[in-house]
Amino acid sequence: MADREERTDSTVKERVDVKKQDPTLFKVILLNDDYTTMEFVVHVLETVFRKSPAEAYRIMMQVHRQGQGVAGIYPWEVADTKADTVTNMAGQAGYPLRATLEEA
Ligand code: TYC
Repeated sequence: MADREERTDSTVKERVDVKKQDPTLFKVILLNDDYTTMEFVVHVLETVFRKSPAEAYRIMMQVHRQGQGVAGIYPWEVADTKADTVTNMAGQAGYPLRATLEEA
């Protein structure tokens, strides 16, 4: 009974195992390229990063004009999965769109 420790006064101390949270956050950075359509990037921002249509368009244009932009900020595990999802969705659609991670 790993979570219970018997004590001499016969009370029982209970511990709930809480998964340790990694507080380090990572930015998912979308990179510009010449081939991915604006429409596809907006679609990715709406579906993978849960942005509103207006916000998705704003971020897409920022990436288009500045070369890169922040799609979202998440704990590492979530950020890494979303970056993978972007690469996979783009590959399926025949686009070279890529996302990278940067410590926030
Ligand atoms: N530059 C692309 C075009 O002109 C659009 C684009 C925007 C591509 C953002 C990638 O992350 C990106 N069709």
